[in-house]
Amino acid sequence: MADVTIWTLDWVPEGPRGFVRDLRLRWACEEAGLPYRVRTIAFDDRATNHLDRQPFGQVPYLDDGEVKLFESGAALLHLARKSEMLMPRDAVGEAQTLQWTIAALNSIEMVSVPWWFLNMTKAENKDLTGWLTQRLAHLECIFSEQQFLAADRFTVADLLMADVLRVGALRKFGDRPASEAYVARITARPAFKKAHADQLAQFKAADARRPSAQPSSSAP
Ligand SMILES: N[C@@H](CCC(=O)N[C@@H](CS)C(=O)NCC(=O)O)C(=O)O
Repeated sequence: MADVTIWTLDWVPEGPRGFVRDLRLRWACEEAGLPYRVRTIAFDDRATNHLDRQPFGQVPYLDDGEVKLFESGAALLHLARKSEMLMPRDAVGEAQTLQWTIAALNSIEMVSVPWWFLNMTKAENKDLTGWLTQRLAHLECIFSEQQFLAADRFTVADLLMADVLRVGALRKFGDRPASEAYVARITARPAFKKAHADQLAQFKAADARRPSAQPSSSAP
């Protein structure tokens, strides 16, 4: 009996067939020779029928005993822990694998998916506001119920999420008191304050070494 269960939708239109991200997890299990089974939830009610398992109403998500994960990247890294086929066991090989996994998601997919969305909806003149507003609404539900994202304690997940939300101009997308309180709480940590102050001091000191002050702005 397979321990790993991959959850996906019971049906999708023609367009996304072959691209639904459960494929990433099926593929990893196949590569690693890990037994798995696939179970489904209803496409028609997907926005609400599994929010307890995937807080953004999406797929895939995975069960492996007591481990329950959403985000295909997190699920892949979990599967990679089970098989050297997917991730080398030496420190350098493992670090490089982590690095390129995050790069695929956060440097390439971060740009390619919004590009795809804007391209697909060009005729409807859509922008990303609705999408971001919806994501922030899902997060607001989570922060209304919990102080931290994982394990009932501060983790690197809070560090990253708070920093992403801090840069993302939360306020421009409506009133989100729980999310704002979360960001304020996480960034009130002395370690954040020190890191922030040190960065400001470093760049301030560098001002003096530059031939002339050249204010510029660029994406983080
Ligand atoms: N970052 C998520 C993205 C998940 C995602 O975009 N899932 C799509 C299928 S590939 C989905 O559930 N779409 C249905 C919807 O958003 O309503 C992951 O990698 O797991």
